[in-house]
Amino acid sequence: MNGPFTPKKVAVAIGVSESSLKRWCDKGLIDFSKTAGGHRRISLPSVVQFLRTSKHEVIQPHVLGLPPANGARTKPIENAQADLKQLLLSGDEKAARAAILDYFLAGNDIACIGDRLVAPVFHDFGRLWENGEVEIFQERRACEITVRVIHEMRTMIPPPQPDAPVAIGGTIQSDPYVLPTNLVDTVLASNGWNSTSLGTMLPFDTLLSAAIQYRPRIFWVSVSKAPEATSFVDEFNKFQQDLPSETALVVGGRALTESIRSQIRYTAFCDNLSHLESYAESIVPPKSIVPLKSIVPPNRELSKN
Ligand code: B12
Repeated sequence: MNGPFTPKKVAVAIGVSESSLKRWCDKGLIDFSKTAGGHRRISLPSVVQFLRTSKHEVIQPHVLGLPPANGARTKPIENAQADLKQLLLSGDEKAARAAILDYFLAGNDIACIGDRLVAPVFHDFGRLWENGEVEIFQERRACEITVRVIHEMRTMIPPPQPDAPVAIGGTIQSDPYVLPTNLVDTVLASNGWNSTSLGTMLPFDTLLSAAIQYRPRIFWVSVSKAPEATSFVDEFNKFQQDLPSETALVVGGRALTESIRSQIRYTAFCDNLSHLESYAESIVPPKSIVPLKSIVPPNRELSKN
């Protein structure tokens, strides 16, 4: 991971004076640590959180290892779908990364990026695949690229507070789909949760072992591939019954049809990541996330410095 950076480096990247940058640190607008010698050091997640909340643009992004802004951030996120689709189809990882990260750095929620940019683009790949208009390798490569970008955003999220609520989850044995569970994980992490995606294709007994070991407040299960086994409903309901009593079982995914949902027991079903965000906030208010949103002053005050 890039960083930690000196205030000077961050100042150069943002295009402000080093003294302004240090003042923002001392006012608590940018989180920092100190070296043994007493010098301020700023981690990449702290810089990114500042950029996302203050809406400052990076003038020299390469200094921080970030991609250049592509100007898309001022337009509705839906406008980026067509471009991202082409970039992913042609395997242009650099530009696809820049397109997604630009919206992230501009302060868009991960839920919004997932629901309104990534998911629609992949739904379209599904349609193209059905019509034979896309090679399988293009779809798989698009998945590889996107999961790498999601992981990169994940590394830019500040670590959870020690008392952050725990969330874990993944996909069931029949389900190889990596994007939804990684998005769920990143959404919860960005909301201050101590979140971990366990991965894909996990048997119920190992999901249960994880729940018993970590006693999470939320356990999510993403189901994108319709379960074939007739024993699915029984296995799922046994899993739900054996979960720790404090654990909310949150489910989602396009394969959880109404007919399946009517047979299984869970705490909440979410159509999308925005629903998840609202649900998570309702059960544990986001007090444990570093509350930068509330301490960022109006832009006027920032530009005075
Ligand atoms: C990529 C892809 C694959 C890849 C996945 C690679 C990987 N490692 O992830 C691979 C190659 C494995 C694959 C295989 C197959 N696939 Co496929 N695949 C897709 C595709 C194009 C994208 C899936 C995706 O990642 N979407 C992006 C995510 C982010 O969107 P999403 O799943 O809708 O998730 C959103 C919400 O549902 C919600 N959500 C999801 N989960 C959760 C969980 C929680 C807790 C919460 C809160 C929210 C939530 O939030 C997300 C963001 O909004 C879809 C098209 C589509 N419509 O999605 C087809 C699609 C799902 N596949 C399909 C098919 C047919 C197959 C195959 C059977 C093809 C074949 N003949 O081999 C195989 C089955 C493989 C298997 N073993 O199961 C069909 C399914 C049709 C059906 N009726 O079930 C689809 C719809 C394509 C199509 N139009 O025909 N596939």
